[in-house]
Amino acid sequence: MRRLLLAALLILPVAAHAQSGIALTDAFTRAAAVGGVGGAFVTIANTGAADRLTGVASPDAEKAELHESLVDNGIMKMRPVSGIDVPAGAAVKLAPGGYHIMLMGLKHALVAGEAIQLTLTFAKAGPVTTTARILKAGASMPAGHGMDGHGMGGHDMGQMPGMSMPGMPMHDAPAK
Ligand SMILES: [Cu+2]
Repeated sequence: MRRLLLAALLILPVAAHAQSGIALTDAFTRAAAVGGVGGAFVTIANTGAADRLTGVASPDAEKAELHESLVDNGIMKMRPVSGIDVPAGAAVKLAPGGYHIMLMGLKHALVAGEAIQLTLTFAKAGPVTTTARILKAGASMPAGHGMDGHGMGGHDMGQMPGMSMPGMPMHDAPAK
């Protein structure tokens, strides 16, 4: 009986997610050039015990990080965060202007209308994969985004723990 249940969970990843209580919906990113960076967003619903998002990866990017956008002295900035708490019974929305997934070193151009895969890793639920739709680039996105060394040319920000990005322009303002 136990073995049968395990087999069912392996065959049906959706069932496994339901068991952990974590469900990912409405994932999206935006059109971007190969080698560049892009923000990705998703809604995390947790019907189980309190959990914490601790990492993210995409087969379409060299590197992915969890970031937080904030206003400092009236200027929108962002910085890496080690994780994002997902309280029991709560939904946490990664959205433009707040927490987001930063894709760096895109392996191919992100073309509007297509989709990429995102795998979010949770402390308790483990890895949960979802598909993010690629929307067209937001008109309010700064033209220079991705040209300032943020993830360009194999530059690895992961080797600089605690690094902040003063002056980093807001990259993921809502598309209008
Ligand atoms: Cu970011």
